[in-house]
Amino acid sequence: MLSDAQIKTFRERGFLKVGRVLDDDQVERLRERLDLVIAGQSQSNPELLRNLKGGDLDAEQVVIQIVNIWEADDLFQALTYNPTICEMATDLIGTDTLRVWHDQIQYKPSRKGGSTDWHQDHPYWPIIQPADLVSAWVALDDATTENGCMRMVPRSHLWGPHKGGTVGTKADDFSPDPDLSLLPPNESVEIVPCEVMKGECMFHHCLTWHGSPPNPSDKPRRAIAIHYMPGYTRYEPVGGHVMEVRVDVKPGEILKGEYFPTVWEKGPLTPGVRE
Ligand SMILES: O=C(O)CCC(=O)C(=O)O
Repeated sequence: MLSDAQIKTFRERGFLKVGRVLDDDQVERLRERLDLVIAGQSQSNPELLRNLKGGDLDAEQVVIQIVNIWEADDLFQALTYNPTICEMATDLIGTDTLRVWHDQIQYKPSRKGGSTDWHQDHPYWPIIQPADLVSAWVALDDATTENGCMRMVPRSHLWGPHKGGTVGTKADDFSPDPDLSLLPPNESVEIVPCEVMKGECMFHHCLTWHGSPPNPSDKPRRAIAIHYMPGYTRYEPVGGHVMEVRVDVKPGEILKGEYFPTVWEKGPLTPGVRE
């Protein structure tokens, strides 16, 4: 459970580091399962496995993106139900019902790990409303300024959708390149590097500006983000999304079902038969 001060900080700044949620053994087991999923040897398949930078997984610049690894592996499925993480997410949103919108591995391999350009999440999710989601980002390696930890812009979640979610990225120093005329008066863009050690978790709001630079170091940077939606989130299609093939409710209805599991309802739930 989070303190009132932590919740206040999150609501003011749009992100919050909360410390350790997994021990070393749990991290190690998840890393082994991640390797199996990438090798195509998991129990079943994720929704998507690709190089976010384009090309195959042997390309010069690689960010291995896996969407819904929970569908492929039971340990990752259990992680989405982790009661510590889920309770904190409900505290931050202010809801008693939590569902998984989807999860997402971003793995930046050593030396050739590419950047994740500055963006906001919710504009890239044009089939769900309202923009009240939070993401739990759990490090599977120490994520530092050397190997491509995330950068956040405080208060940016309060500035509304920015140009379709693409904030712009300056190539020379990996800083955001927004249209400053769209910012509220007296606001400024401050960049906060967020180092998160393995097994630790950081939350961010779905409108917070964030990005992560390349990984030129000799250490990998593996992490998973679980994108949690409050129980009142509706399916409102005004664009496309990779998860849309899994939606079986009508426009305007609450988004739930087999592929959008309820992981918390006034208390912890456990993985079971899909809804
Ligand atoms: O893992 C990263 O560096 C980026 C993750 C991200 O964009 C997200 O969790 O929304």
